[in-house]
Amino acid sequence: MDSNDLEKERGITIFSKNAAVTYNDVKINVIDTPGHADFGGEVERVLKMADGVILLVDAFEGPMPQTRFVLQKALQLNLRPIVVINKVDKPNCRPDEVHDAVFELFFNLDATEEQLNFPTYYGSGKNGWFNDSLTPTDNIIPLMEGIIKYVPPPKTEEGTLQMQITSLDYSSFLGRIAIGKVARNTIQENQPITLMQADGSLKKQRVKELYVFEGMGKRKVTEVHAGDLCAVVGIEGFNIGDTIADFENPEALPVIHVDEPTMSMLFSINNSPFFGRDGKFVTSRHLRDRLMKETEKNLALRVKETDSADSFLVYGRGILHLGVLIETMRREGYELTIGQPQVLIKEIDGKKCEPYEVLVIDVPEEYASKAIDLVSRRKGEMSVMETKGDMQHIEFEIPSRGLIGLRTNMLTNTAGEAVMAHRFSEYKPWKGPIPGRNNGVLLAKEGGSTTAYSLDKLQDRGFFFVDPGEEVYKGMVIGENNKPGDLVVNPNEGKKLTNMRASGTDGAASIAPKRLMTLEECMEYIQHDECIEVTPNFIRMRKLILDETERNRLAKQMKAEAV
Ligand SMILES: Nc1nc2c(ncn2[C@@H]2O[C@H](COP(=O)(O)OP(=O)(O)OP(=O)(O)O)[C@@H](O)[C@H]2O)c(=O)[nH]1
Ligand SMILES: [Mg+2]
Repeated sequence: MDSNDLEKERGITIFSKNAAVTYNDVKINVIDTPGHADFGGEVERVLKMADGVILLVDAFEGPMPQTRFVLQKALQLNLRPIVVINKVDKPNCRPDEVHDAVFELFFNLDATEEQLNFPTYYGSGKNGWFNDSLTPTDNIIPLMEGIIKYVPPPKTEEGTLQMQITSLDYSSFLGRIAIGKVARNTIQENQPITLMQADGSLKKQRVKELYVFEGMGKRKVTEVHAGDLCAVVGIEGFNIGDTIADFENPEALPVIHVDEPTMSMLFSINNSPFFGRDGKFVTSRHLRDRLMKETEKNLALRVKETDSADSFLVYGRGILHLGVLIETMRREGYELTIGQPQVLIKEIDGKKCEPYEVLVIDVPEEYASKAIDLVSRRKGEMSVMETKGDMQHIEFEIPSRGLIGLRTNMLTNTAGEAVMAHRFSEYKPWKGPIPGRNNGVLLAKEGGSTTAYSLDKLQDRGFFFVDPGEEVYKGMVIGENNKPGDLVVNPNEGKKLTNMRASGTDGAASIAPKRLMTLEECMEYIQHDECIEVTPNFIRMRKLILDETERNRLAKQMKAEAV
């Protein structure tokens, strides 16, 4: 069901989606949710529409840290999960061990007796079968029967109309569409209703059109009864969490609470020398409107104005959550500058506190000590270490700050073998300074086009984020220095044009290709005096202050002030 470009590209679900099937005269609405903890906000609210959950686990990997997060949300809502262990076609899969691990997870999450007694199905989505045992079949009928058997019919109550808006859809044709589950009574085409908002305000409006989900699409209907999910057209100015209620006697459903953001980043207009070259939307007005629009549907996101009209503080649930927003904006034609991600500090009982996360690393035996060392240097404390086959499974508790930039470091130090996952646990006292990036960067001295000749000469200084022939500007990060400390270099030197061609190509052949950095990698890479220029076609890292003299002067001044 992943249909969005970003989802297809990354192979993960970001937005939840609806589908529906009818099996043996029973209508089953299916909601696909994202699995990653950064999108927990999305999961939390759509779970409100569910009467049951299917927890899908990989028969090889077993439950991941993010599984814990979404499962916890489902258990808290008193839903009774059906466990499906998928991918038993994989060689070396270990469905029985995975089943035990899932049980342990349920237990650790304080599942009730009934929840602990979960039914389990095994199978392979790829090969098109699911069964209540490991015996392969050629269909998913056992699972369909299981859903009918274990998922209770929707709980509905007596009373006037209530429907909470838990998600929304856009159509250029119909405008904003409200999606939710009818909790009480029926909703009808052309029915006058009261929209009840979180701030207590009431708006009298009228339903225009109604749709229910069918297959992968929607079907227009004249009325929807309690228990079914539907899409309502014609409601204006609604927010997620609002209740569509009776016209005369409106009663609101409880407000939806979503976990607080843990991270913030400064979003500003692009103020690099390349401003406006690539994007369609580049002004602070564009940026502001786009961010505000996002908060209407992205519940876990907050946007705050700053002293500057050109900058906004954007709060989110993690690097991926914010990264997806930036990536989406880029595709829509926006240009912007992104600052270093900051974790949100809170004062609790008079103490400075910061977010902590549980970090899980699976790594081959020979790299285990290296991995532990890296995490310890970032103030992580080991809580679990066990052998799983030829892998070491290590769990840590670490301040979220320590995670920023850890992934790249971990991969280089474990020959790319480490598998890392993490999730937010709680706020705890500030753990003191954590060392930042070890190495300095290579900075372009002047603007211009990089040459093979220059890059070749500079190769022993470090590696590059640019290839020969790329346009750079003064103060742009073009590579990583082998050593600590930044180095300003000239990447644009040309040999005399006459012999440029011949030697240019020779040089190019021996220059290591540039290190390609994804947006998220850049977000983890930059330090406090750096930022990222994001445009539809380019991601460039740069110094906040492009001029070297100015930068040094300010750094000195800051040092003096700190003393
Ligand atoms: N071998 C095997 N691979 C499968 C099977 N089912 C899915 N996959 C693969 O697993 C990968 C992940 O599948 P998704 O459906 O995106 O997984 P997901 O659980 O929805 O992931 P999120 O939405 O990000 O939480 C894809 O590459 C699938 O092709 C299966 O039965 N066997
Ligand atoms: Mg998915």
